[in-house]
Amino acid sequence: MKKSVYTMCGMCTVRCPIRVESENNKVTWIEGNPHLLNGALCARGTAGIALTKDQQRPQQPLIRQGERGEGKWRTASWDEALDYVADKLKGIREKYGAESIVVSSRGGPWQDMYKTFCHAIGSPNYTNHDDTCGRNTHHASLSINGVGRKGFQYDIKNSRHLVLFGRNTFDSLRIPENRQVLDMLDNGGRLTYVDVRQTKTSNKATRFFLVRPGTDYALCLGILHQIIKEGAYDNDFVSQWVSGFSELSDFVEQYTPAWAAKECGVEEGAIKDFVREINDDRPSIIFHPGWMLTRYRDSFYASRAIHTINALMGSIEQKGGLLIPRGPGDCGKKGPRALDCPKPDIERADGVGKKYTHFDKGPGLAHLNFEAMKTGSPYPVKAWVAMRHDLFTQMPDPEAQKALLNNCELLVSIDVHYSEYGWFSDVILPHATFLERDNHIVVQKGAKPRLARRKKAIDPIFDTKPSWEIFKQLATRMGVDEYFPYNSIEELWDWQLEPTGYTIEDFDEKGFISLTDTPIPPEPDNLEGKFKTPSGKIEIVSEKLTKAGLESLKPYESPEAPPEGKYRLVFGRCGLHTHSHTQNNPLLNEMMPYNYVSINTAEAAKLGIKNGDWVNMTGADGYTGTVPAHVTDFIHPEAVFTVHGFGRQVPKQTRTYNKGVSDQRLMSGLLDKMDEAGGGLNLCESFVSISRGEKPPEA
Ligand SMILES: Nc1nc2c(c(=O)[nH]1)N[C@H]1C(S)=C(S)[C@@H](COP(=O)(O)OP(=O)(O)OC[C@H]3O[C@@H](n4cnc5c(=O)[nH]c(N)nc54)[C@H](O)[C@@H]3O)O[C@H]1N2
Ligand SMILES: Nc1nc2c(c(=O)[nH]1)N[C@H]1C(S)=C(S)[C@@H](COP(=O)(O)OP(=O)(O)OC[C@H]3O[C@@H](n4cnc5c(=O)[nH]c(N)nc54)[C@H](O)[C@@H]3O)O[C@H]1N2
Ligand code: SF4
Ligand SMILES: [Mo]
Repeated sequence: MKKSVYTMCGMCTVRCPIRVESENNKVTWIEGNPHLLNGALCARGTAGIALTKDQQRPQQPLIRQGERGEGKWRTASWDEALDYVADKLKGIREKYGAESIVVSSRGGPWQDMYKTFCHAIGSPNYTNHDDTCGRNTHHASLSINGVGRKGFQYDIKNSRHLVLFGRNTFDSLRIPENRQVLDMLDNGGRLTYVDVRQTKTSNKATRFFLVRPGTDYALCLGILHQIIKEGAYDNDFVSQWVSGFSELSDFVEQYTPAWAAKECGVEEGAIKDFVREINDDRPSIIFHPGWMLTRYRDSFYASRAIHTINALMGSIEQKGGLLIPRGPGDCGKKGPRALDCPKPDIERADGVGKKYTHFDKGPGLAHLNFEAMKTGSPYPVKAWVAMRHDLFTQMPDPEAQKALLNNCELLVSIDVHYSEYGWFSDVILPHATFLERDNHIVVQKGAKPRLARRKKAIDPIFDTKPSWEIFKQLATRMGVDEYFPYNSIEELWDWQLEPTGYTIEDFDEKGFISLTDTPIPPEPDNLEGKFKTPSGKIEIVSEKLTKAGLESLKPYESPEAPPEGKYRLVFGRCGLHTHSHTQNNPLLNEMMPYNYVSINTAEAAKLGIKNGDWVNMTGADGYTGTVPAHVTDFIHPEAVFTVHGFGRQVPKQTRTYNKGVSDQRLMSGLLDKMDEAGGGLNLCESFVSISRGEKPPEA
């Protein structure tokens, strides 16, 4: 029988709206939801078809038989596997206290379910991936604007100028955002792009600044100096909404464009021209804080500088600027219910909130749980349940992680694939793929807020289950069933929708429910109470930081130069893969089976390396991966670049096993190196050596 459903893509965490056709329980077609995306979809989205058929994913629950990581498993029924996990968790709770259990997930709109489970079983230790993603940007925004990184959305389509720092949007895709950038360019908007190398985004940019790695803070300080010198800012907005402007003026006095030019390699004249341009374009201008600046040791301050520039541009709640996301309340509507359980009043294992008072308590910082495993302080961590989270590819140095995780008595992976961590864990609970499962209803904020639902296109092909059922069943076994008030997805949907007045059938027509017919316009005159800082203003000088012993305006320190014969490792995404979980997808693997290393032409010549040669990349602990060289003039000579997610170590994934280089393995020693002010891990602070290599036999 032929079917067509509206649902949400799950090949990455952007969750684009899609329309899926199926016949006889096989997916036959996937396209972007025509009501929102005009059919647009990325290559990974289309490859969802291959995911459902992939035989190299776990097909039923698995319990470890041999040593951790040895790859010896026995299959188990769901009842047996869930009993096993619940019994172990109860034993650990009895022996060490519930707080010794960590539950983690890849964040996102369904995390209320996993967080509720964690809190209900008595642990405050719910965590996520963000210490390697947006935490520094988040904390920077929180310290200056009083709201975190999700406190703003970007009206890119209507912008006159979009400025991106390492936000390589045309590789690191978000389809709705990409469409906006293209529309903006079509409308004559300008795109300024800052990176250490040429990318697809730099190729589309109207202005490209190729900087020395780790010097964006210097560039921002030079820009701030020039903005203030030229009076190229919104004086009215600053007087009304910004505090600490005079301290800022004094501070940036020393950081002239000429100084910045020497530090980051962008010409002084170009910085001055750029400031003239942005003065013309404001307030329809966006300095996107992105993510990349969250991966150096001073990223928190670079990110604060970007937020400061946005404030000076007066672009908040302006057309083509930064918009405060609107939700159901702004449309005079009630939102759906979410699962919830109060957080147990126990100190977090990662120290966030007690030892580290300047960090957002929310999901804490995942890597600091390893500290607790190592020292037993504030108490030992003994179990880790990872839902859609691959610790070994998310955090650096998997070998260091394994040594510490061996202190745990239970490691669980709830995943659609064998993750690197899952392969090392004790139990794998196979999650149904996004095309084979329903999820609970979510709110999508924006100028036109909506409710959205994921609906399964086909029934699970293997013995896998949706998360609403896995967590319900675990909760029942742990005696905390009352926090999961449903027995079927229909009951959960009804319970969620009850206050809204909508019914589940209302999603059938388009896959979502718009809460307003017309976009809610920006309200630049309604900013009272929007900045949740103590003063209600954008605070360039923050008392909270001062209390934590941190400066608000931190003097610039130049990044370390690479040791002789080494290069700074920078990494990123490509349009064909999502982190480390699509490399074995039959379609995507065919299109890109290997990663590569980009190296500057002059450096390659010194090493006797030509474009296309196979080369070895070696990290501090001797780990080596062999990949083809991409020799180019357009990467800074101090840096080498590779695509994240390769060099996988799960033998069952035969298409990708051992192919390419693993950037997280090259980052040995970085598991405890964080930006002290922002909490993010310093993923860009490792150095590698490059040498000529041999083409591997399997390549
Ligand atoms: N196809 C695809 N799209 C994705 C994802 C995916 O896995 N695949 N993941 C999603 C996720 S979770 C995220 S967080 C986003 C990430 O989105 P981005 O932050 O845009 O992503 P990255 O690919 O990590 O890009 C990092 C870029 O920063 C550059 N860079 C390195 N050092 C510096 C520096 O010192 N200064 C500057 N200015 N640039 C530097 C790198 O060369 C690289 O081009 O992408 C999202 N989109
Ligand atoms: N060295 C290095 N480290 C990095 C990065 C880097 O570029 N280089 N990028 C950083 C960034 S920006 C991020 S966001 C993090 C991401 O780190 P993670 O959050 O760990 O990333 P993902 O690979 O997106 O997904 C984790 C797991 O989810 C599984 N998964 C996929 N779909 C589903 C599903 O439908 N259900 C379930 N249950 N599981 C599913 C995948 O198989 C994978 O094992 O990594 C960070 N760490
Ligand atoms: S960006 Fe691509 S993979 Fe991610 S949700 Fe959208 S279509 Fe799917
Ligand atoms: Mo991310």
